[in-house]
Amino acid sequence: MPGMTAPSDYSQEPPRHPCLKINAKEPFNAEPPRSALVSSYVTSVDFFYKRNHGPIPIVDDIERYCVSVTGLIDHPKQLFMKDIWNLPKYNITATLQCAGNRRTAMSKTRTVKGVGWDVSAIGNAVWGGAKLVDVLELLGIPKLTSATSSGGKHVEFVSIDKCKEENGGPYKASIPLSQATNPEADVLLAYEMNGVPLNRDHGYPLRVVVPGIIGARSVKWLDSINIIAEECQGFFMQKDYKMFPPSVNWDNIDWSTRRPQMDFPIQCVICSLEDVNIVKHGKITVKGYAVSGGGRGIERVDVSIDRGRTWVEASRYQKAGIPYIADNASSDKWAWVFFEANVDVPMTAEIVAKAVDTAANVQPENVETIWNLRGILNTSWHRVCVRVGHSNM
Ligand SMILES: Nc1nc2c(c(=O)[nH]1)N[C@H]1C(S)=C(S)[C@@H](COP(=O)(O)O)O[C@H]1N2
Ligand SMILES: [Mo]
Repeated sequence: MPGMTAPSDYSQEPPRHPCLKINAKEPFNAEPPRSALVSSYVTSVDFFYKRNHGPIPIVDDIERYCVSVTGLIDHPKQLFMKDIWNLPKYNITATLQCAGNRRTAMSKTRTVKGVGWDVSAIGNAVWGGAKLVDVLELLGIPKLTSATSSGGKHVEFVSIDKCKEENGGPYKASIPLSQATNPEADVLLAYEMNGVPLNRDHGYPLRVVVPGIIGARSVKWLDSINIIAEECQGFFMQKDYKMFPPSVNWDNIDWSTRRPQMDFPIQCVICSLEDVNIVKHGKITVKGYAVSGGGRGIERVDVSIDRGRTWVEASRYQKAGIPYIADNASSDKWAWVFFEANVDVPMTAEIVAKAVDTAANVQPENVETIWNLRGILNTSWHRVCVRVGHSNM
C-alpha cells in the first residue's frame, strides 16, 4: 500500500466535533443529534455519522498513493490520484445510511448484537469524484458489462484498515459488475465530500460511494479493486449485514442461507422531536427525513397524532423553492427528502410517521415483525411521545 498506512492502535485518530454522540470509542462510531440532520439538506462533514471498524488510516505520501486494479482482467493497472483526477468529475448528491441505523430501538424488543445507534446513522452529502464505470473503461471493461471474458462478475473493493472481524485484515466488500459498469448507477470513486477533499474519517484520499444501498458497501480508504468471479468472501459480506427472520438466533444461524444485504428499504424518521417530549402547547412542527434504496423516490409521507388511526399527508422537499416530484429530473434521485407537517396535539400524543416509495413499498408498523439478531434495517413506523405541559409537571 504505497503512500498510505494503517495504524494498529487508536493513538493517531483525527479530531471530531464535540456535539457528536459517541456510540463506541474504539473503533470510533458516532452520530449527530437528530435536530442537526434536518437543519440542512446537505449534512455538514462535521455532523455526518462516522462508522468505523478499526483505526483510521494515514496518508503519508499522496504522490505515491495508488489503487491497484487486478483480478479477472487482461491488463491489471495501478491508478494514481492524478489518473482519477483526469477522468470526468461528477458531483452526486447521495444519502449514505448504515444498516444499523435505529438499532437501539430494535434492541428494546429483544437483545441484538452490534453498536447501538439512534436515528442519525445517516447523512446526505455531495460526493465528488470519478465514476467507477469510467475507471473500469480505462481498464478495458466496457459499459454495461455483466461478465468479463475471463469470468469476472463482481467488483471487490479492498481497504487497508485493520479490522478485528477480519482478524486484523482490511475491510472489504463487492458489488455486481453490472452495477459497477452502469453509468446510471452513479457508483463513484469519490475524493471530495461537500466540495472539499474527503477528510480522514470519511475515507481520505479515495472512497467508494454506492448510492441507494447500505453504507457497508461504500468502502473507505480504497487500496485495491479486484474483478472476481464470486461476490467478496469477506466478513462484512458473508458473516454480517445479512437480513434474517425473527426465528433465527445465535444457536441456529446459518450465514450461507442468506444473501448480503444491498438495497436499503423505505425509511423515514421524525428528527424535530426526541423519543419523549414535553412541549408548551400542542401546535407542533413535525419534520424529518425519508429515503428509499435503489434510487426509488419518496411518493408520500404520512403523519398521525393518534398512533396511526388517522393520518395527514406531510409536505415534501429537497431544496427550498423547488417542489419535490418523485422520479423527476429536478430531484436528486439518490438523496433523502425532507418532510414537514404542522399538527395540533391533545394533552398527550404518540406522533407517528411512515413513508411510501415510488414502488408503493411502505414501512412496517411494528419493529417486532422485522426483528433480526444483528439489529439491521429497523425501518418500522417512527414513533415519538409528546406531552403538553410544563417541564416541572
Ligand atoms: N474501509 C472501511 N470502509 C467502510 C467501513 C469501515 O469500517 N472501513 N465502514 C462501512 C460502513 S458499515 C458504513 S455505514 C460506512 C460509513 O461511512 P462514513 O463513516 O463515511 O459515514 O462506511 C463503510 N465503509
Ligand atoms: Mo454500516
